[in-house]
Amino acid sequence: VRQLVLGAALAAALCAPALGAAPHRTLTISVDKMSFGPSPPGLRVGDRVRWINKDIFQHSATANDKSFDVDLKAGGQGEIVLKRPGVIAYACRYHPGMKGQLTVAR
Ligand SMILES: [Cu+2]
Repeated sequence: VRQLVLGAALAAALCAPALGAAPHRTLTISVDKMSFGPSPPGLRVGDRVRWINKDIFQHSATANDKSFDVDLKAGGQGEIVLKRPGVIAYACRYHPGMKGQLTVAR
């Protein structure tokens, strides 16, 4: 247990952001019953967004501007790192009626 704790502390230290910078986080969006959950509040450039597909169908999270395209297998997940601020609309490649958006602050 002690080694695990030390390992976690080391990992945290290695991942620590530069002094003064806000730490980057991973925020999740559920994909359930053929729809994307809302944009998690407070997204910032550098954060990770992870989609968790709870459906028994394959989906994708595909940006309208093609800046990302993530396959989400049934019961699987996928993630991106946010590269730019703004409102980024996305949809599922397999079910074009499935639409979502990310609101990303600088
Ligand atoms: Cu889909």
